[in-house]
Amino acid sequence: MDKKGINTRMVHSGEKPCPVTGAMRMPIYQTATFVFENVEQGARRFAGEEEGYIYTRLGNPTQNALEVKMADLEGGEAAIATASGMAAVSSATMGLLKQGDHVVSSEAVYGCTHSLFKELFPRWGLGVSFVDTSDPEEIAAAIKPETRMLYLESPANPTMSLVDLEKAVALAKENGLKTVIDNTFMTPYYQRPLEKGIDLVVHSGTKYIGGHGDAVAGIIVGSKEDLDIIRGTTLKDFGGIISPFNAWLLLRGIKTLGLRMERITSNCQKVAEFLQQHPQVERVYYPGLKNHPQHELAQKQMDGFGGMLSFELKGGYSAGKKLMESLELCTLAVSLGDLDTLIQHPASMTHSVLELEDQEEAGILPGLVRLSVGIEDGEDIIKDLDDGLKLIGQA
Ligand code: LCS
Repeated sequence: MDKKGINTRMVHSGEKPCPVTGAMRMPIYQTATFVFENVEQGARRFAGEEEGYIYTRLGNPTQNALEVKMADLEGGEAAIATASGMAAVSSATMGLLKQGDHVVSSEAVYGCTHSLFKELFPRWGLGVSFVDTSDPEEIAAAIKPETRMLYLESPANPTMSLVDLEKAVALAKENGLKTVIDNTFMTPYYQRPLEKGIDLVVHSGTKYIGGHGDAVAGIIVGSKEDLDIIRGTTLKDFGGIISPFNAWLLLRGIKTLGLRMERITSNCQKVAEFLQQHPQVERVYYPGLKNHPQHELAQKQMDGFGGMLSFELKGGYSAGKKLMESLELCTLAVSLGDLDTLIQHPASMTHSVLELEDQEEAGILPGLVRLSVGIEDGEDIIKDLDDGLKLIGQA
């Protein structure tokens, strides 16, 4: 059969009517374990000689449906659905690395990814260098003989800087590095890094994939060979698997992913343009703006600019604090990719685990405010921000 368009596959892939009841929707197989017909069958399943479920930490039909859907959307051979985005990041990286290995990572990455690499990796003899991965020369300069992995976030949380994926892949191939990218901000709707030669994609499924702010989850997509290693090591033994119920929530969320991304992106473009011309605003970071230093790269490697932006106010941190506390529609909360517009302060919230010098190095300045634009009416989001900005400077 021809490969269908991404909107069709978001609705249909991975799901078939139940052969027993005809139920159109994937059931939530809310079970911890699966019954064997006899001892030999149990032994065959454990030995991998017979297909079939054993125990939900090792696989479950609702998880499996989500994994098939995500593998299809990202264009990978296989996927693993995990309990959180951090379970995806830690299982994927640690499952493929061993003591003595070194990782080159984007310096602007989600705060807990940064602390996993900086604080925990050394405990297991893993080294890391954080560099500005928007500059391929910095990547090249950081590669050592023991480097095994290049870890990227593009666009990065919260600075919205991009990595040139083609150049990064070429460098990684020359040096025999495994490439991993966090595709949370773009989703497969707007960016499919595996098509560009990246080895593994990770996601916080908590964000756009789930899309409704009601489930914490993660996804890893890549080759069957890499994913079998991860499934047989870190996933099995650290145990960060998704629950059947959360897998089902993500399956439902993905059906509307394209609709949500289109609306969120159109809102975000308007909000970015509004903020950019506002006299109180110093600078807006959004790849959809023509003055974003990587606007052309964004057009080349992404199918849309997404719903995340950050900005600095002329009044710095105190102005940002006043704005965040005065908004009525935009909600003061971390997380992102929800239906609702969320606003937060990276330096004291999502990226507070970074030391001050690491924050500065990554461009996470005290005055930076991050906005995750939702599906509300764009004019209402802008009016809320406009009202809040008017209050700055007033006693
Ligand atoms: N990757 C990215 C790019 C993220 O933004 C996050 C969470 C994670 C991975 C981890 O995913 P989780 O374990 O939370 O599902 N980012 C958050 C944020 O910016 N605000 O709150 C959480």
